Amino acid sequence: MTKNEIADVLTEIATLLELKGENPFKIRAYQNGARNLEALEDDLGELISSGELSKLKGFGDALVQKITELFETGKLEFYEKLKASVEPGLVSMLEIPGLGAKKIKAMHKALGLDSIEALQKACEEGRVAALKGFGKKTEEKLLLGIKNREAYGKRHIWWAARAVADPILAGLKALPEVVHASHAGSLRRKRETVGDLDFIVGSDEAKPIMDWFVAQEGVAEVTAHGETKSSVRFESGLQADLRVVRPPQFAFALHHFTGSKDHNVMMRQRALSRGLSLSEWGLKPVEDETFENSLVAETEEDIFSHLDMKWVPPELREGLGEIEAAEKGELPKLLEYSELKGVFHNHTVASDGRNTLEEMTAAAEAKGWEYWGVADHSKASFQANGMNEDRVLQQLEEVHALNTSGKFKTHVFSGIECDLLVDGSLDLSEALLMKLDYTVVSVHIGFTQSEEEMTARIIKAIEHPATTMIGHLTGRILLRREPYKVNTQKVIDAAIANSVIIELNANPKRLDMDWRLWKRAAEKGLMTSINPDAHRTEHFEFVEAGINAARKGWLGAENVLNTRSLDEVTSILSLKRNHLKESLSS
Ligand code: DGT
Ligand code: CA
Ligand code: CA
Ligand code: ZN
Repeated sequence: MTKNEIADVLTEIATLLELKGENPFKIRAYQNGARNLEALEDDLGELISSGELSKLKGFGDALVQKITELFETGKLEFYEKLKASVEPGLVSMLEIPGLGAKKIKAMHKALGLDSIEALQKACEEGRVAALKGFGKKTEEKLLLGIKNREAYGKRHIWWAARAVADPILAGLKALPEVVHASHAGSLRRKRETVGDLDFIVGSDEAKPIMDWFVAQEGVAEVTAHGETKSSVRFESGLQADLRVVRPPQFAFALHHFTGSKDHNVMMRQRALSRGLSLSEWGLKPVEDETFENSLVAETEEDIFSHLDMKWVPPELREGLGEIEAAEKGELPKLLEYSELKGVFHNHTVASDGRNTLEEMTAAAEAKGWEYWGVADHSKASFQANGMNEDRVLQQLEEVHALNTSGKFKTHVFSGIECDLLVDGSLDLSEALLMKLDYTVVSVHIGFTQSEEEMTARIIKAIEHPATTMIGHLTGRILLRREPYKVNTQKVIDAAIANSVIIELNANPKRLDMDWRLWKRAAEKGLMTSINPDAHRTEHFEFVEAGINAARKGWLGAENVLNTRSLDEVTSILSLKRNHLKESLSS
């Protein structure tokens, strides 16, 4: 196990102990252990083998023994036993937004609540509000959380769905009977959330393919097992559909089941206007009875070309202008992964990240990036270990030292994710922010303001001369937390007027600002930056989800700051800083 994975296990141990009502000192020991482990700069394997680990402050014998067991075997008996000893109903309650171990424990003790259903019933009967330290408001919040969890439980974030889908597709492709195979549906269109997985296969022999599909590992229920279609449900609740068609029909079926419905309706209309009928079976003259003499399509390109259109990337198939653009040959050249030259908005152990400045730089270099930018939290985010003025300056020196050391080819930009306070002022002074290369301004508190207040608050930040970009504009957490109220059009206009960037937060649970807003905003001149909001080196991968959203928003490299070279970015960022110097000296 890696350092970060071990830290996750320690954190979970603390939660489980809390659910069991164990001694607070013991709980804190694991929480601190996780934090201390994350903050280690040296190689964990070396610290263990040299025995140095137990000499470090905060690493007692019991903790070191557990870390060593996890590091060497990937398992920990103590943890397995602990997990088995906690009622699963209590653990599942942790999924309710805003409900932590302490409250679950208290309700379990006082009311014997041991499942989400029992909790819901108790809330409806007012028994939770009557508990000491809870009250009517908490009860209402819990009920809402339970309701949202149900509604949200029907969908899955794309990132998680893709992780399930990729091995299935690889398995299909490896079957000897399979001629063509692809993802389809919302997964292929790269929607931020996915209802179910869709797969299309071209083959002359469906049966063994269907049999393999329904017998996969992890299938909890087979809901259909037919000649052309099978459906399964996995233990996670995610469902998957497989359709097998004859190879000549593959491209038509793939196009049809990729959708979206709106796109399909418009495509059929276009076909009809040329006397053709389009379906998952093929493309034929309207007057033909069957699709037996369908026009031929080896690929999706051929289908579009029969209708005098350029191939439309699946991400654009939402019925939002792609048909017109494709017939005029005006489809945008969409952003690609290979075009990114670096990233901004990333955290390190200086605030709530898991890796050090050096580890993050090494990871950015391994990706071939020319630069990356650190942006740890500022002091108002004390729950995320936000930095005060002294620590900001100290990190700035570390960044300078690292850049001048020549240790890495990748340049580090010094930045910060500065909290936007409720009155619209920034958490740190202009003079301090000016010393950094850039500032990401984010809302982390005061989510319940009215739309007018929130809009004015964010626009005030946009007009602040030190603001380079706005982080996660609406604060939404997909399938978990609704966006706060803000007039996005006014904010977009203000950002353009002040040459401020609005980030596309690429965390697959955020994807904020939403892709639906980008096409128009970019046409008006808004710039974005694809920001992974990485809290550990692995999170750099999130840029893939951000690129999906950017592509769905019709964005190309020209709309994105981090497709620029190191030199270009340096001069764009310093332009903003020079303005600031002027405003400070006037
Ligand atoms: P999801 O699963 O809710 O995230 O969204 P999709 O788009 O994957 O929808 P799904 O799985 O129900 O169906 C896959 C595609 O099949 C859909 O995007 C378009 C096509 N399709 C399914 N049902 C219909 C329909 O009744 N009419 C049309 N035109 N297309 C359909
Ligand atoms: Ca689907
Ligand atoms: Ca489906
Ligand atoms: Zn943030």
